[in-house]
Amino acid sequence: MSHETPHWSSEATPSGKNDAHGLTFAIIVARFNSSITSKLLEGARDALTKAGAASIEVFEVPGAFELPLAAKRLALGGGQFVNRTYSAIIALGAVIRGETPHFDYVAGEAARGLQQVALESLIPVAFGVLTTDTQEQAAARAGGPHGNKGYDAAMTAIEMARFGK
Ligand code: INI
Repeated sequence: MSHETPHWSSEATPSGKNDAHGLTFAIIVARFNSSITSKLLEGARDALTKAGAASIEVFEVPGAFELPLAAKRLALGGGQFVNRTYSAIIALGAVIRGETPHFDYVAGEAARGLQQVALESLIPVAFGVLTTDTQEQAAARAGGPHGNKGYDAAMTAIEMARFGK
């Protein structure tokens, strides 16, 4: 018998931490590398739906670099988002190194900016942004042999939405 614990089993997360009933979520997904990010979105939706999320709203941005600003607008809740509150935000993207030095700027700023939004707004922002050297490595983490980082990010969002509440 295997003693391996599935990553998101009730054994791995204390009871209740993976229950999304009564919680509301915004998912922001980057269109850049959309063959990958669409899979991350499927994974995130799947996790939230199975966990019983009260609502899931999906927003698109051009690339991972734009994720922090979108997250900040959603977290602040003004303008078009007035009267909307989210228990947590899930940011999804795929930054693939390839040949471009752009990678470090885009990946670094996405990570830094998303953490900044979370710390300033106190709304959890899950980092579902793949940062890989190749397309194959990204695909392996977007519903391939290495799981689905979108699913994992959604489960983290649920746990952090409940943290300390
Ligand atoms: N955006 C990504 O989401 N992934 C990438 O791999 C990427 N690369 O490699 O350049 C990328 N660039 C676009 C960036 O996110 C912005 O949309 C663009 O710079 C305009 O602000």
